[in-house]
Amino acid sequence: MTPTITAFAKSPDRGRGLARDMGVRWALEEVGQPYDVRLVPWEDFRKPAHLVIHPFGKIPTYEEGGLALFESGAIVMHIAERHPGTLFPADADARARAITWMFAALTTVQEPIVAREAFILLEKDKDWYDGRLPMLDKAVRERLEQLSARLGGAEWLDGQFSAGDLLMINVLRRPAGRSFLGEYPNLDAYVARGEARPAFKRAFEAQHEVFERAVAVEA
Ligand code: GTB
Repeated sequence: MTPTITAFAKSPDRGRGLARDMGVRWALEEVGQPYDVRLVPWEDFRKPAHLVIHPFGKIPTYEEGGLALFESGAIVMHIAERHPGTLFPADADARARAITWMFAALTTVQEPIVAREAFILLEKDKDWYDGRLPMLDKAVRERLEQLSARLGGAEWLDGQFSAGDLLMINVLRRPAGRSFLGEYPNLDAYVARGEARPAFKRAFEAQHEVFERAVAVEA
């Protein structure tokens, strides 16, 4: 059965592939699973029909027969499990390590990156902005430095490309991650390797096309 995911009808990221459907699309492309997309306009996010699938009124969601999932990390994990040997290695220990990297991406690494983004977005006009920003920069740098040290000269975090790399690269692509990558050449190259994957490119194009179409309809 072809799964259906949800995405912004008109993404506020203007098609830059920063919304959370990007990771889900990328995972589906990596495993070669065709999918449908239901576009959700802003006014529908909090409507009962959407809240039944996503209790927090967000995208993405994933529906497949009677199964309805939310949370991009859980969806990527489900896709990886359904296609063993692609985003999850066949070896059980290697699979456990891939899951560890998924959690590391979505918690330990993403947390300071999101905190910095939220601070810039919400507190730019506050008196304390200039004094506090360096602390948030330091927190991002500390995490990236640690990740950079672990990755070293390797291609991927743990042997073959996995769902852990997919989510980690997706987190590093966020503006507050990307803006520091120049300081960590191996992380910069790691993100570039991920973005060069044909599956990434197909996913990026698909979400970009949605935005372009939305703009064309409005024109
Ligand atoms: N933890 C959840 C997951 O990983 O699935 C987070 C889901 C989430 O935050 N979804 C956002 C959403 O639906 C879209 S991706 N927001 C609507 C709402 O809360 O009403 C977050 C996002 C939004 C915008 C940009 N951007 O403009 O660059 C980037 C990322």
